[in-house]
Amino acid sequence: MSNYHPLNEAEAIRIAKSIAGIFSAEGELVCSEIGDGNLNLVFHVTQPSTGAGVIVKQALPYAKVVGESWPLTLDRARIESEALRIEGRHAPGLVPEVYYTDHELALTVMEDLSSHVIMRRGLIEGGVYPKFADDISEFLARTLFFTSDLGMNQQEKKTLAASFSNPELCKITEDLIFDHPYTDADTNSFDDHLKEEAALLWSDQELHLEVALLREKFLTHAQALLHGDLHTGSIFITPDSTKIIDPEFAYFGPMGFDIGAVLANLLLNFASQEHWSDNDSARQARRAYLIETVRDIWTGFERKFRALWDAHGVDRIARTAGYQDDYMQRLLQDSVGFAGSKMVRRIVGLAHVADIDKIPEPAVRGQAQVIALAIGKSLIKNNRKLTSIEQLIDIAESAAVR
Ligand code: SR1
Ligand code: MG
Repeated sequence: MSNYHPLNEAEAIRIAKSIAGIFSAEGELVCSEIGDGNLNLVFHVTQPSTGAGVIVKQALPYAKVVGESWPLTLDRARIESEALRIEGRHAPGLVPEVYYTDHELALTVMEDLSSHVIMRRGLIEGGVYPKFADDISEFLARTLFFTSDLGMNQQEKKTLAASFSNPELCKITEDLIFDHPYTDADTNSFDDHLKEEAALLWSDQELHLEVALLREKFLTHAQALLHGDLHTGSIFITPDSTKIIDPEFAYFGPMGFDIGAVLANLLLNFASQEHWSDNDSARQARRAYLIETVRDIWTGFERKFRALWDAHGVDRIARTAGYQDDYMQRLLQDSVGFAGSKMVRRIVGLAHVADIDKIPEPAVRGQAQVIALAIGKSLIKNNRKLTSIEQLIDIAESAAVR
């Protein structure tokens, strides 16, 4: 019989205490449950006398954002801890250290990152992160390259992919990103003024065709081990450090899904500047910073991914002239299409983003939503035509000046 039960704070302290080398033998430990995500319990255990701490994260057998009526596999805790270990090997320093896992209790004890802030909150508060583009492009290039058929043994990759079979979490994405926003689904949620915009999403056949093609890639294209939910709420940050957390949606899928997730969340914050900037010139400067970050992420990613390929490519036929260029172009197009899909779902689907939802004045919030939807739809519709990151930037900038 399973030993699983949701932990209380005293149990989280007991588990944290058993991790060697973190806490001093003297000195009390204190704990608070700080989980504000959609799915899990997160205990922060600290020792005030030494300042030491750990995070004890436990999966619940249901989606917290909806309640017990939405059961969800506990195996996602195993997937998350194994993904963190693989990501940590390929991109050292860019994920929290895993100290201990218990698959039966669906828990992972990991490095305390409380010196960092959740990037979504940091961006809302106007934070500037000069190292971010370099760090995230490094993370993306290395984790995606070294878990793909370009960078690892192709038979071992198939075995690894089987251990990352993650059907329930993938189904959440398949429904919430690639289906429900395009029909009148019960899970959708949007402000009243968006009714007409939503109805357009439900009937736009040109859009549906692109979404169907992107959905097909998500369902079938086991290109590399993805983080699977790489939004700015899955990133802890300071001006000089980036830590990517929460890979419970990890599976072998299309690389552009991770790249697009990062770009989408920067663009959602870009749209939200209707409110968060005090005046027009502050808004322009903030948007310019976000656009620069988007550009640096793609160019950094492309440069690093190509360099890894040239230096460590395992596949002879992949060195054929022209193949790398073709591959990179398809990666850009996938990233653009997935970025658009991620933006649309955050406006009309289940689970929105604070950047936009926390805008207090309905009219300003509405304007930000309209900008985000316009960018999202245009990225989806144009994804297969784009040949440069500058075209994505043009789409975002023109939506903001309408
Ligand atoms: C039911 S889970 C809703 C969303 O939260 C996660 O962070 C994923 O983005 C998922 O789609
Ligand atoms: Mg998460």
